[in-house]
Amino acid sequence: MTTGTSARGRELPQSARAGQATLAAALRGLGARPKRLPPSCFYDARGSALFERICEQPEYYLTRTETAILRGTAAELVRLMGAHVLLVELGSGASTKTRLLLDRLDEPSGYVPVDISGTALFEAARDVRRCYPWLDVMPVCADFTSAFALPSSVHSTQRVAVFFPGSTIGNFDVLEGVRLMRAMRGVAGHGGVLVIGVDLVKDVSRLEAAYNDAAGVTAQFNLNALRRLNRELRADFDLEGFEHEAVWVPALSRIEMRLVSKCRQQVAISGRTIEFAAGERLITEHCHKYTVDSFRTLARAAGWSPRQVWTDDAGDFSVHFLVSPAH
Ligand code: AVJ
Repeated sequence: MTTGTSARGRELPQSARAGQATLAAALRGLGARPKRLPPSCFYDARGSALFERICEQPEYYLTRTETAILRGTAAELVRLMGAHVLLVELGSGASTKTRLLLDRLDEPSGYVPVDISGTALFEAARDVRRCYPWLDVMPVCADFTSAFALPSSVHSTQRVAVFFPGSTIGNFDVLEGVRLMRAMRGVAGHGGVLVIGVDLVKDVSRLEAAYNDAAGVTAQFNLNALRRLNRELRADFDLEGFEHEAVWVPALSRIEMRLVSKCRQQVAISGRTIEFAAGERLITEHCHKYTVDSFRTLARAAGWSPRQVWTDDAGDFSVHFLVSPAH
């Protein structure tokens, strides 16, 4: 575990750095074949707000289902976590689900929300501070896929519970997922725990509907990545020239979100020219779906011991409680 600072004065430089890394990855991805953007590209202030709206769409069962599972198991979860834990949340966004834990945790030693969107992160931290004035809230604006520093006020002896809800793990392919889950053991430390939400394989029509909501919010969210590049990398993407697509790919057990170029076109970005063929895909996100067993296999490969798992009655979503061995 490295140490750094999350003092208020560091908030702006932190979020500027997280944004720079995303934009650099976007430029690299546009030069790759197939072209792709890092999912972190979605989460500027507007994208984070659009994501909160996705969570309310009737087709997007993930948030509702996970929240119901957490509500039903919160008492048992906090008992398993024990007293005085430091709660570290990765991709914390609006910190909504976290409150189910904060309402019941036994004298937590602090809460460290980690998010790439400075606006969403610092607003959420302010709201959490207001509702839980006794809680030490230490936001860190960072891309959790690269090494990030825990606040310097965190002691290496503190017991850590990592909270990684939302099936964000699905954004990573299996090998990246194992690598990230190993890195989380580094954050959790010996004897640390991980509470992670994982979306489950189900009927294709429901999976595809969740990423193609009738109100078109997911399409707006997807296209927002281009809008952001236009603003932040002085690109000239024509948002009318690309179409949202989200397709289930059974062989890889994932939804692929793409922006499909409607015609042959050129886009200028940071002094370069990128060519798109008609029908060419720009991959913006992969959302892998697991079974309880296939996820446990991944967790074990990263050195975690699966202890408990909860699902909703329909088996749509799972919440796992994993332990990192003490030695
Ligand atoms: C935040 C990665 C869990 O994969 O369902 C929602 C993001 N993308 N709709 C997901 C998302 C399109 C979401 N995760």
